[in-house]
Amino acid sequence: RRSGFAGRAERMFGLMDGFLKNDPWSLQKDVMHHVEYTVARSRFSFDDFEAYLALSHTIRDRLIERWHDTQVYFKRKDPKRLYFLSLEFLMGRSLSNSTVNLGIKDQCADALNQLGFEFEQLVEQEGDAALGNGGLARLSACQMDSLATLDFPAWGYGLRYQFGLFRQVILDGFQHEQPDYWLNFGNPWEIERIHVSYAVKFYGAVEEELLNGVKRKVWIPGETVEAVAYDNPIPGYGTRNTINLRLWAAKPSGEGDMESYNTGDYINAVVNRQRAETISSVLYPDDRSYQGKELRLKQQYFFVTASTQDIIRRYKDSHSNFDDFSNKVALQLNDTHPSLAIIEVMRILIDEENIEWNRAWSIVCDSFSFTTHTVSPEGLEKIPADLLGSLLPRHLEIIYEINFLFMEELKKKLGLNYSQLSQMSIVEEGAVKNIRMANLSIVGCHAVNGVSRVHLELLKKRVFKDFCELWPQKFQYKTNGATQRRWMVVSNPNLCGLISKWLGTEAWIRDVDLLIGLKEFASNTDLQHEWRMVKRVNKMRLAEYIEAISGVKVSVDAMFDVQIKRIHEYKRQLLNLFGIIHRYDCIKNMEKSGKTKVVPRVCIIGGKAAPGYEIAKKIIKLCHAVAETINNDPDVGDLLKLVFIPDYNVSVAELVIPGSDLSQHLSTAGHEASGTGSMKFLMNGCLLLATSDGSTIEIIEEIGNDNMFVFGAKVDEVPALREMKSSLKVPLQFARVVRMVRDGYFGHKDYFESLCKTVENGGDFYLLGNDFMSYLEAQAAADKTFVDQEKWTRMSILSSAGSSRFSSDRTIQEYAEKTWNIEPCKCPF
Ligand code: GP0
Repeated sequence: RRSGFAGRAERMFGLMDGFLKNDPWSLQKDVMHHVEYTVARSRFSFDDFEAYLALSHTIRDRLIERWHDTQVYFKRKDPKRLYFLSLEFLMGRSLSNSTVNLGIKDQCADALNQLGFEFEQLVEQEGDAALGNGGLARLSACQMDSLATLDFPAWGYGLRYQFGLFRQVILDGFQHEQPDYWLNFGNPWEIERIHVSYAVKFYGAVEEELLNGVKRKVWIPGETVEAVAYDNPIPGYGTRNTINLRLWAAKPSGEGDMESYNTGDYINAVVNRQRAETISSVLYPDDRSYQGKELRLKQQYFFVTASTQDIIRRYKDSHSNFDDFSNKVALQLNDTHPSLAIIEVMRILIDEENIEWNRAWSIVCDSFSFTTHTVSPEGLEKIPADLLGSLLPRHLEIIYEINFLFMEELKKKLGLNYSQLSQMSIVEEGAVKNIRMANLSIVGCHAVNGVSRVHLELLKKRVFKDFCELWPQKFQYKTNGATQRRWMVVSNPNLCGLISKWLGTEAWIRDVDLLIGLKEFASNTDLQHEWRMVKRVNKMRLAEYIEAISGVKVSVDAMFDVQIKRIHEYKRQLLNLFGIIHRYDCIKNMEKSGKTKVVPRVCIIGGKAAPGYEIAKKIIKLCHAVAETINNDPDVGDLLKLVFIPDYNVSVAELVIPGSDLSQHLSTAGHEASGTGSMKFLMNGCLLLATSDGSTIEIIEEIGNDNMFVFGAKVDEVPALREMKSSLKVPLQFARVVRMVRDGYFGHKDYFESLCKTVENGGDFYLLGNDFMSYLEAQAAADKTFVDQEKWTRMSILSSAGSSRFSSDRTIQEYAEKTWNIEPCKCPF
């Protein structure tokens, strides 16, 4: 066993000797070794999938080596660590990303080539790790990449769902959900830690016990299961640091075996115990809606207690008391989903570590910070008190106690303003008593972050107004970001090669601010030419994919216009569809001569609807119905095509984003907390057509209004518009397209009726009618610009050049300095 590397040269040298080598020959030998001994195939006959597995194990070995060195180093240095708790991580594929971050992609490609395999093809063998729903979950994944790359001593914690986000299958234009069997073919990227496991208790009752003359609360649980750790190494780019994403899986507990087996019904006893595994079996597919389901609460607590037990165990390994806890441990809550951790740490400190309440509470508050991702009060998680009390009786007691003390404090500060007190209370009184997880998180954390500047403003003005007035310093924002490693280097290598060539360095991959250097070449005709060639190649790749999945042939000369994200009314995919119908209607009613002036478009829409979200599912069906009509209309031909990309996920995004010219971000102003898709398009030189909402507002400031197509009502205008809605006149063009749908132009008249209703008769909550003309103008401006290829390309280059602020590296740096108070800890090899 290695122990300490006091930095002595000879010792390091000895260690270096032991490192796995990364030249193509050594990689090849390792791949063949894994073909034969891990995959157990003959080296004379193995297919792409088996080659993918063998290569993955080859990479995995290198990850483990770095992981190990990093963890040993962290342990020795004992820096303050960040623990990032999130119920969702949308990691996507790992192979390509790992080889890029390890800096061995070219060597791997060479090695495989000589064995008769194509690296790019092996990459396609891997399925996505889709342990999350959308923006929030992908943000966690991007932030893990930045934490590793910036050498922060951080760990992620999450749940190892056996079934990730459902697979979307489209039958006759309707969405159907199928289970995501992502683990069925094995997962080379995880390390099972059968010895790292913790007991997780549920139900039962709380009793009082007298211990050495002191009264103590003891929780006698009714059910116990086991949480087992699976570690997923996260390599940084350009550093040896490799951090950990530890995911928990539920297993039956070994405790109390005798009891349950003694009943004599052995078979049933085994089968019943096996049900423990259901806790971590499936990801809830509803983006931002909470139903107070017991299984969901079980998942949350299961994940929270395993993680906090692990964190406290690690802390106690090198500290004899809790004096230093908040100087050594930062706990970050990704939304309210893991907020029971506040209560769990409190419980451990007072019930198990015998720490006095006030001291425990200040340790908790100093350690925890919280990020909220929503703007709508309805999006805030609430848990019925009855449910919480039956599953976690001791935790409910602690919540009541925290709330009691908080209310007392408030009364002192604010007097007896009952309406305000009841607004701020952690406990919502009413027919059903609820626990407000956001209020709990605000009270129990030292920092609350929004995800864009305007998001913080909305928190202050609306969502958490009272809390912001009470604790103004607590409320901050860190504008989201995306990692340029995955969203540029992995997914758009041609563009990256070009950028590095013109910048004369690859350093921007770590130091993203260097991208601004492209600005001075934005009008350079050589760069412009090469830039367009790269785009064209990416569009060809996308066109092939589109043909393969939909049979629709599209021309790469057309503008590729893309909207990919979860389907939500507020994201207004319906506005996009209405715009497409309008465009179609115009083409249909045109003279032959007019048609020559139309800028050909390929409209691409992709995204999943939550399984129970009827309106979102109707939007998907409408997209298919409209596509059916347009794509088969000989009057239209190549002037307009509409394609729905099924089963949108991270790897589909990696293909689509580099191949798009224009991307749409249409949320009604004031509804998108941040938005992160836009950032990925921006980096890749796709122009944005967007409302002034969330982080887009900051993108506009960064690259300028004239480098994108902005439209629609502004955040401040929306409330007043809503008030006047019923008296506003709907534009004729809007009424006409809605009528086409309503009258059955695209079939399914009855089915679409309720969809039409959402925008008719003053019901138009998301203001599609109000923004429609402005939207069409922005679209017309995009058409006009597209014809001017020089101008378009310059805007495209300026988009990439101006994207550095939207790197998750910047976000993480800000969190590290202002919220977590952590410093880099770089493994010295
Ligand atoms: C927000 F509340 N987001 C939620 C949620 O439950 N799920 C989710 O994905 C998103 C926001 O809508 C966002 O504006 C934001 O950028 C992202 O979280 C990360 O902060 C767009 O996806």
